[in-house]
Amino acid sequence: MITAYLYGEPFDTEAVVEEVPIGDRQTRFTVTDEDGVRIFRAPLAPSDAVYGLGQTMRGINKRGGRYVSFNCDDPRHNDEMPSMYGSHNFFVVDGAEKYGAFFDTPARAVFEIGFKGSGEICVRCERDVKLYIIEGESAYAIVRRFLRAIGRSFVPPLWAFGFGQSRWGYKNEKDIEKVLFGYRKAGIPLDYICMDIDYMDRYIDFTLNKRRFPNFAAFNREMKKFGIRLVPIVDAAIKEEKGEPTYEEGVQKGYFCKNREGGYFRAAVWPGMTHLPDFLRPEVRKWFGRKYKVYTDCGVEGFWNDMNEPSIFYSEYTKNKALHKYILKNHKEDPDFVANGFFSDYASFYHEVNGKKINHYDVHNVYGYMMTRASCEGLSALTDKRFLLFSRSSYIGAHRYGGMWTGDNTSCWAHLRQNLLHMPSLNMCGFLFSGADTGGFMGNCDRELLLRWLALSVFTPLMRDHTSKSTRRQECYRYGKTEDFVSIVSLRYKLLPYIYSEFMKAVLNYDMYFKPLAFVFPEDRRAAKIEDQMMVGGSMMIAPFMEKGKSERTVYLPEPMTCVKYDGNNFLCRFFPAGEHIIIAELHEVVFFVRKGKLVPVGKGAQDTSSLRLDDVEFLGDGEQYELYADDGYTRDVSLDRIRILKK
Ligand code: MIG
Repeated sequence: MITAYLYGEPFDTEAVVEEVPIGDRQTRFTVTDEDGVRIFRAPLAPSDAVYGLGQTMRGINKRGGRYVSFNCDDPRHNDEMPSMYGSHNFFVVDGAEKYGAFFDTPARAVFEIGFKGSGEICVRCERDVKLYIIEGESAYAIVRRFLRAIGRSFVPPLWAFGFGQSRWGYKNEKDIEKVLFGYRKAGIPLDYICMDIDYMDRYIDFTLNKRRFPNFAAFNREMKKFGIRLVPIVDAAIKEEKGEPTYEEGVQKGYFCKNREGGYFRAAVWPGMTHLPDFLRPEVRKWFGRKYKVYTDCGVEGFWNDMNEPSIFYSEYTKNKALHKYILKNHKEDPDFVANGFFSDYASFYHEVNGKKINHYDVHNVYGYMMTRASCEGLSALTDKRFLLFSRSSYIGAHRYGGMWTGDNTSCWAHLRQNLLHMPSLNMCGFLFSGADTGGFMGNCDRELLLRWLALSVFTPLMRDHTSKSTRRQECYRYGKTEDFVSIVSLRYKLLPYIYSEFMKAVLNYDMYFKPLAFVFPEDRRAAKIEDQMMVGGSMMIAPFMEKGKSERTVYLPEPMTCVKYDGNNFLCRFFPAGEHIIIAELHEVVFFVRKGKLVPVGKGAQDTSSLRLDDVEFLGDGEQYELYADDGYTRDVSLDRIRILKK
């Protein structure tokens, strides 16, 4: 059961697509008002767990933390970091009392979940909010009910489930060719290469640097012959530049956000001074989305959207302050920087929704969502196949229009672990097509960390190695003894019949692809507390290696399972009874488990998905049949009808 309660007149985020009845008396939370901030409180029993909140730091059980929904571009992803790039205000309380709550507000909201040992949940909403309460018999059932209400997830093409390589710093055709040949020569599979901001002409959206890419359409065609798709980045802000069509049109049509005086708001990002498209308006979305045509005309089938929190270095109003601080201090040591919107200046510009002027601060968290929506709707009109799209900033609802990645992490073991922790929480909020920068964005990834990280990414729908400028080159073929990388990445391709099928079934059944053990074995008190193992799809459990220098770890099996070790050639299967076990995996090996009575299909693998057969499979495990999802990999019409039952 799902019921909505209105507190004031909240902005309609369109996060929920189902007609939900409005209740008149909400009983889960007590509500008070302090200076216009609504405070919702609910007691927590000592043994209650709280799951959800999407892209937030810390564990799967969110207890003990404070989380702030206010999208921000701050790479300090440590446990104390209250906000990230997306805001996902849904959680589920799992204890004697069970219920889900979604605080649907595009403005800032603070979630204290048993914070500092308090025995309560306290949610502060700075603006009007629509509160959805979801009742159900288990945490898992409640999440599934919620997933149905927010609508079906975005589905990318099959090739987007392949492996992708990216780096901030690839500049021209030659840089990209090097990556292609590096991978093909080493025999490490690869499906796409991302193009970061340097492909553009002076960071102007919807342009190409003609010197670096003299004939982009021909180059793209050539790359496709080698089984590689190019995936360009698109940033949110538009450079202020006389004569540039996007800028001129936007100005003429009045499509950019306005400042306090009624002129266009000016903000500095990579291109210098920019204007921000008012993505909250349907006509602006339509206009922006159709701009992708310059690239789709060249045969591009995938994009990533960045800087759409929106990330702002400083505004016309904060410029002096920003420059002052920038020069006098290292901004990274200044806690005010970005995190608190100090230079970002989110209260100084305005949107226009249905003729009404709305301050950006009041709707901040849906900006990236509406950009993703613009891109998705544009691409849907421009092409007739499925396309890849993933975004940095998001809000619940954005999952229907694109995938997302978790932003600027670091090459450290803690962030490998955080990658695993993020996945089920994101799934609870609708984001099925997601992943992290494999190997870490900032910092220098060493060989061991990259291999272990890849061994986790094998299971995440989005599997992309990405890193920042001036870090160690992070392409797999640069780390020596490339057969270890061949082993891990090939496993991804052998598992694609499973990964793709389980992803599609999760989408079509409004289910999760990554589940905490607590959702599958709710009666097992030990399993319910485990956060370093995860259920992947309906047949599998993983137990990644996330500690430096360790090639063994303990794993807890709530039920008997088949332990599978892939060593680069063979799948070595052993039956494990329930209970605790020690598993060993060298750097080129991956261990996973197949549930009792279930099967995992494995195919022959490929260098890229164009030559991959989804239905030519063998089975691991002791089950009898498997529901395989196989299609051409790009048709828009995804449906449960495409499932085939295969017998062992
Ligand atoms: O301010 O485009 O998260 O993936 O490589 C940095 C350059 C801008 C941030 C993205 C990152 C990307 C980088 N971008």
